[in-house]
Amino acid sequence: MASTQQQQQPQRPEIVGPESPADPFPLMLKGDVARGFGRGGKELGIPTANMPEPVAESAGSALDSGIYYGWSSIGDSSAVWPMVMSFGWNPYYKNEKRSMEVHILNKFEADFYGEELRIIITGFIRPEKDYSSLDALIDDINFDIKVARNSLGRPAYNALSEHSFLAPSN
Ligand code: ADP
Ligand code: RBF
Ligand code: MG
Repeated sequence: MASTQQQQQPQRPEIVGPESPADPFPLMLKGDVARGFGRGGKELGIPTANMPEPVAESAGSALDSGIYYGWSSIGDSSAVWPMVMSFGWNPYYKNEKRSMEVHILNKFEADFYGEELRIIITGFIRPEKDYSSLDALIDDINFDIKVARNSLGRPAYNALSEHSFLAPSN
């Protein structure tokens, strides 16, 4: 590919936050997976499970808009996965309501709309941005995923993957 067409690597750290989660983290939330705008996150390889609106609204007092990382689990399963989360108005799409969308770092065989989504938010990655192209947004999300994996690998973060909040309720 011609060098003029290559994407610029985002110049930002590959690991973020202090050695242990600091206020307001860890922040624990749960809700039944809601339908989003169906904008093809799935087709882009980045499906996002949307938290119900009231849960997103209630988080607004504790969290600024932006991109976060943490742990997640779904429904009756006790499996725990890393996640990246977008909380905000999605400037690229100019939404009118603040949404909370969780991309779980695992490949699932089927959708899980309506199932309970449990998350532990452990840290902040970056503010939301507007983009000149969808490709630029996807590049940044892929970099967020790398940051999340690195950041969760530290002992104090890794320990939270075993927190009882992530276990199925009954
Ligand atoms: P919507 O606009 O309805 O949120 P998406 O294209 O974002 O549509 O797809 C989200 C749905 O995809 C989730 O609600 C969930 O059922 C399913 N899904 C499958 N794999 C994942 C994953 N790894 N992370 C999040 N959601 C996933
Ligand atoms: N949308 C934006 O408009 N700006 C962003 O900076 C942004 N960052 C995101 C980061 C992550 C990790 C995820 C999962 C989503 C992000 N989104 C962002 C939301 C994205 O626009 C939304 O998931 C789309 O619906 C994907 O098609
Ligand atoms: Mg979604």
